[in-house]
Amino acid sequence: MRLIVITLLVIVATVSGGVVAADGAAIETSSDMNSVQDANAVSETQSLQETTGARETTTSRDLSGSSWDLALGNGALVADTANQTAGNNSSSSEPAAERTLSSDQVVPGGEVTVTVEAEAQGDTFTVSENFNPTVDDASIESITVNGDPPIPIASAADSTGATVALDGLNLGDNIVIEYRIGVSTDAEVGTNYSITGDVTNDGEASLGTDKIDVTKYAVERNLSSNQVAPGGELTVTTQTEARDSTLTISEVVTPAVNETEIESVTVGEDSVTPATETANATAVTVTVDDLNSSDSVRVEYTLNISTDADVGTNYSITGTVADSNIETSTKRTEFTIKDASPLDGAAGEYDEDNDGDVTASELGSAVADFGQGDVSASELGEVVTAFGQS
Ligand SMILES: [Ca+2]
Repeated sequence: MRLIVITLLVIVATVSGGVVAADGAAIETSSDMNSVQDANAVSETQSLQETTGARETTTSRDLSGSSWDLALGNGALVADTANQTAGNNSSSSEPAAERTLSSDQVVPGGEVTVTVEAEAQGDTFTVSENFNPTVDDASIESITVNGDPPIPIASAADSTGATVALDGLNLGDNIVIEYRIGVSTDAEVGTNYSITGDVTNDGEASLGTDKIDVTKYAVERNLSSNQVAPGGELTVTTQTEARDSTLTISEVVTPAVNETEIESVTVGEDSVTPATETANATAVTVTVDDLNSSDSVRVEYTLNISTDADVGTNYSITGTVADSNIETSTKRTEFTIKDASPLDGAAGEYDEDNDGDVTASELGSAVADFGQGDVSASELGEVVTAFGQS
């Protein structure tokens, strides 16, 4: 079993095809090492991120506590099995690599985390990304192969781009590279940054282009779950920072739900009475006045799903944030109607995809909520028992 405990940040190391371990070695701290995710955990986090939109990549690091040791164990087994079954058959229609962004919007002075994930198709993998126009700064945040940090041949990022080269890979290895882009506080609202990249992964391929818009408002929307049973309820939290004395947060849900209800409107830590508010089956709109710039404004509302909702239906939430001068569109967030979990009690509650099994990541949510005091030890026990039986 390969267990690499030291990551070397290798600055140029290719000499006539060979690999030279360069100097400039840096030993990462143990907390950095804990942030390593297994293949399953990363892809689960990412698919969640794709569907819930506002959830940022950094969430995956917050989940690296004790509960994720379980996931790491499972991941190692899965990865080993994949390697064994992959054999020597190199024919594959797998995409060369996939790039995902924590957000396609950024405020001046903000940052975006970019994740490139691939299955190794040969013994080397390279990715080369270019930023246009140049960004303020960029840095490689993490590189993992099957959840372990490899010793890269090259790993570099600056205002112009990011490059990583790996070798010694086995067919099917799960490669995850995460880098951060920082945008200048002087960046003008309306500027578009584009990221264009190429990968070599047993052949060259384009990673395509992704665009990041500089917007006045960065809006974060979180759903209590991205799946809900007919007759169930979802809680949505949408928040941003004020840039003006007034702010209107408008949310639109499609198709219509049974009803929406505004649970709370807060500015900083304080609950406030909005200047205006409406909530109906398709929309929630809240206007707050008397704001100071950078006040954090947060609206929490529930969506009550009809008992007649069809299983499989996809819902989306879009919206805008506006002041007296400018309106920023918010990212689309989706959720799906699923059959209720066959599990009872707390286990059913944490069986997010209602498939009757509690996965390590679903157990991780329960452990996190226990840490927050939202779940009792006996409820956590029910979830652990269901995890053991899954
Ligand atoms: Ca489940």
